Amino acid sequence: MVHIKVLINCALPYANGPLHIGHIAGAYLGADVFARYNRLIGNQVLYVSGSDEYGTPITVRAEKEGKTPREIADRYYEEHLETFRNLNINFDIFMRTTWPEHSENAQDFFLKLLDAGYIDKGTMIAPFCRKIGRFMPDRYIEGTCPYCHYPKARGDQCDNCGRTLDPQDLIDPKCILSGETPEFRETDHFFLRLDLLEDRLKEWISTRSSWKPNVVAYTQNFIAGGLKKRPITRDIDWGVKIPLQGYETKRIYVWFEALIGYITGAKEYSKRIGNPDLWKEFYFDPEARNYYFIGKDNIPFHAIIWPAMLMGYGSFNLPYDIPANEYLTFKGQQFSKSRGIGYSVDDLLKAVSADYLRYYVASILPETGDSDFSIEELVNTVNSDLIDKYGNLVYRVVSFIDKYDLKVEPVDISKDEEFLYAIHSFQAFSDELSSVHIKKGLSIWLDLAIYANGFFNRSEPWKTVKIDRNRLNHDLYLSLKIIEILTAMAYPYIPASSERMWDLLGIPFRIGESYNRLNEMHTFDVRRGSIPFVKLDLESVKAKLNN
Ligand code: B3M
Ligand code: ZN
Repeated sequence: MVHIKVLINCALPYANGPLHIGHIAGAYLGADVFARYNRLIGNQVLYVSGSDEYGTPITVRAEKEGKTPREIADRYYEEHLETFRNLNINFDIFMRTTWPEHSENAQDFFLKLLDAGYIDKGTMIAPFCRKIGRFMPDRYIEGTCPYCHYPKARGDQCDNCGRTLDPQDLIDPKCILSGETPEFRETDHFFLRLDLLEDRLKEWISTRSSWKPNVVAYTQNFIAGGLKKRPITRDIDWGVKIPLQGYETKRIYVWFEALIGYITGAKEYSKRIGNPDLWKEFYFDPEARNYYFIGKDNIPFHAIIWPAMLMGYGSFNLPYDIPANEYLTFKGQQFSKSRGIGYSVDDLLKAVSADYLRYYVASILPETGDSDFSIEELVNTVNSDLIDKYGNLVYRVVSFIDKYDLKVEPVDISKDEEFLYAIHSFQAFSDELSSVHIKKGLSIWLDLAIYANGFFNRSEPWKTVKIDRNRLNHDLYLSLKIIEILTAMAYPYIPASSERMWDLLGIPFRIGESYNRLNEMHTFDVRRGSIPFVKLDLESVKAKLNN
């Protein structure tokens, strides 16, 4: 197998509130499964995310809480780190856009694009609140969406239909701080000349045939309307400074600089591990694949604006894939902490383990359409799929071996139909995961677990133990090999449990090697020990959630 370089970037969450399971389903879990899978098969992975800490998403929150933007950013940066750690989502680096190194990178991008003519100066009309006496950022203006008529659309984007907006587009705009109708006045800003890159973008998008249809359709739709130049600076003081004189009261727009955060993260990681040029292998080697895991509301920024910035700068790899997910809903509505819909990750982790949560969410990942989260279904899926099909199989095999105090000797099962079936399943699984079909990969795994139970039953070890020890040894070895394959396939989804399973089988997990061993007829040193699963009880899960 040829090994490739895989850069996995994950949307930088705004450091302005707790992460809910909708965020996890939208971007982070799929990315983590994908990263672990790639590492398992020996690909070189760089896995980056970070904390998006500038701009109005943070200042709005700070004003609500009577804190400084920095206090808000510090608090949620720490909280997000902790949440990811608890969920076993292990980025190589989780950068912060408030790092000075990030400002340098963003300013470098800004100047380079300015130099190349892809950024130019101009004026724009912006909302000015007379009561407050200053220009108001887009997010501080709310009104009715001109497209879908959602009454609480923000000046930058409508949360209901996902369209990016200008505050001037809003019907009946109001300043959220003063409640006044803003006045639209002229102000000087810098603009990204998307119009100059329109043809190249169109051509490039037309080559992205392997992307998900929803992402391609969304992007083509966006471009079809014609690309206009977009302002990339704002009248605000919480952001990356504009590296030119005369713009001291303005800052670079948060979206423009946050995208560059992916590069900052990769660079800083490379420095930390003492290989400062490593990031270049991922951004400049044309064979390296760059993935961006995001929720669907971030598609235009990643499929149009970011590629445009990279094209304008020159020589960077463009996104290889942007496997944007749809929404995970709760009783049909979008998760929202502020509106009290659904659960935060931290709430859920008080009631179920990280692996259980990962397993269930992966099984309903909104890859091709929205899907609905429910506690009843979580309990059911974990109990009847993960535990009954896989956990129970391991339990039966291991406890049988233990009961008769057997030592299962390696035998050549490489031509056995059941082994070939399992290897074939692994192949199919790999094909799906390589195409970022996370949910499909899990269902292939579950099918193999069901098949393996069938084989164990058919092999009737409780009979052969009395009459045919050779047959018994052969069948148990075959079951162990299939369990080993199942455990490797499960690893990206439920890493902690898989590692314990490997221990139980007496073949401790090692990245890369565990995968290489699948075809080898090696010894198992099955341990006495309990399998790492305990069934969930709906009532007690609910009780813990409500605590
Ligand atoms: N912070 C939006 C979000 O969290 C934004 C993503 C930035 S990715 C560069 O949905
Ligand atoms: Zn709308």
